[in-house]
Amino acid sequence: MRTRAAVAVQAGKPLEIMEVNLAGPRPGEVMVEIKATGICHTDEFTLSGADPEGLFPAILGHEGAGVVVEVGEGVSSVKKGDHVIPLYTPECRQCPSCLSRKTNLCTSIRATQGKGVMPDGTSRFSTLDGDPILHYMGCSTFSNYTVLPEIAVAKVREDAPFDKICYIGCGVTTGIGAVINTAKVEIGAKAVVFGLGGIGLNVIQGLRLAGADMIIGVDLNPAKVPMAEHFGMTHFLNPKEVDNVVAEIVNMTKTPFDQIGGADYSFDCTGNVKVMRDALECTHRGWGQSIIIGVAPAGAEIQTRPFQLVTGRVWKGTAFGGARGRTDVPKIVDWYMDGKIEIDPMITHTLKLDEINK
Ligand code: 022
Repeated sequence: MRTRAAVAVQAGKPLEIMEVNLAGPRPGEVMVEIKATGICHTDEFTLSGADPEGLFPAILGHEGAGVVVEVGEGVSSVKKGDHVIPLYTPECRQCPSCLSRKTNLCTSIRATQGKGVMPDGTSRFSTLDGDPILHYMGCSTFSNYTVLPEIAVAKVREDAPFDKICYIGCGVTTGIGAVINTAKVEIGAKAVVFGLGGIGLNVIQGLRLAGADMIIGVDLNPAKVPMAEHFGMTHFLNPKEVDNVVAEIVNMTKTPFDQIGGADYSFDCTGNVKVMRDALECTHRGWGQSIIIGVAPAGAEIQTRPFQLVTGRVWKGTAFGGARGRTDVPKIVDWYMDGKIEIDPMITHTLKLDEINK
């Protein structure tokens, strides 16, 4: 069939909106009509050419929601008409990674996904001239229709609005999941969130959901404060206004009983390696955990003194919030529909496919 898509023709060039061919789903695959998609910084990073693994031409987009329109042979977990969210981190429930119960990073289709093709090694997209166009993160949501492996879609309830729940396909799950799955924050915790963008706000609402007492937001831009407070931030720190961010946080978290100070948990949502160091070092001696969520520039390295770890601080990272997509994403959609989490205020702009370069 033919479908309209925004194609990343070449690094550094705007997306081109065009008709493309889309072949039907092969065994174990599903075709999905994408009803809404977000634009994530990672799409932009890949389009810019700065992503060393970026391939072209490709159809970008990995934060979508839609409806199954056709299933390939042997597909049993979803059927035509089901509402789904595409998963750039699939969940096969059979590979060593899934069966370990220790990671969400399913490895069953990792190699082909990274090469921009379906698990059988071929692409379903092509130009009207017949030249292949690559998939992106196994999702390619910047297209009205796309094909995905069955293990890379989460079936969700049908009363949830596509234009809101598409955000659960990346940002919402990454932020909330980092709190719930990776840090496993407990009631009463003191936490610090570096970077109050889309991911930071979701970390903040995850912390509120988890029952944190103190949620300190750190950002250079004070204009971010009202929104962050709306989502649950209790204290704000502007690094421009203090000499030493680490010392300031250690002080803020002291109590009459505990004069050591330090956050129980910190989250880097900036991708800046200097910030990552502060995020580790502002956590509490003996037990503080710092979770890296932000994606750093290619080749960047982090630094700290081993003393920080020897004295009990823990450095962790998380991809897709440690979420197992087919299991966890439908639950997050329920939380949204039940009013446990908010998404609507975070959606500031809505565009048509033709306006995607804006
Ligand atoms: C998406 N990301 C950030 C914002 N939007 C994101 C999240 C996680 C990763 C990459 C980007 C990520 C972390 C670790 C990996 N990836 C490797 C996973 C593995 O090797 O098992 C990652 C993922 C997908 C792809 C590339 C890297 C891809 O499909 N090309 C999950």
